[in-house]
Amino acid sequence: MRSLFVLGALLSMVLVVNSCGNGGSPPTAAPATIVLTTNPNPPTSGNVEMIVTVSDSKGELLDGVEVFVFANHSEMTGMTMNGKATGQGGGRYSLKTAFSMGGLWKITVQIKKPPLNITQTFNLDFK
Ligand SMILES: [Cu+2]
Repeated sequence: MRSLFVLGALLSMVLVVNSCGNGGSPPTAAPATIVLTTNPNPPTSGNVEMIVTVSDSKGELLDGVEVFVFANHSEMTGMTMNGKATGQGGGRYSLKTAFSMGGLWKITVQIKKPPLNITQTFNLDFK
């Protein structure tokens, strides 16, 4: 069941990324893959768990990574949220936080595990 959920989340993230219009990433293998999902999904204003899954270029789930989440309310200036996600094992990291407003948020996830230091941005529509 869980792998089905992750696959579904992957597909929905691909849709979100594509809808932003700049899908021109180079065809080289990424050194790591960052998947962001939320609970609830789709997210709502209020309490939200941000769930980040990290895997390496071979698809192996990566533990022991520092995972930072930065959020910026796209429709306003100066409304931000950030925090560090906690490792759950299995390449999964969780940050329980609260969003005071719905709407479009730009979520930037940074992962650090030397020599990896990768930042990826997701645009999420909070219902
Ligand atoms: Cu706001």
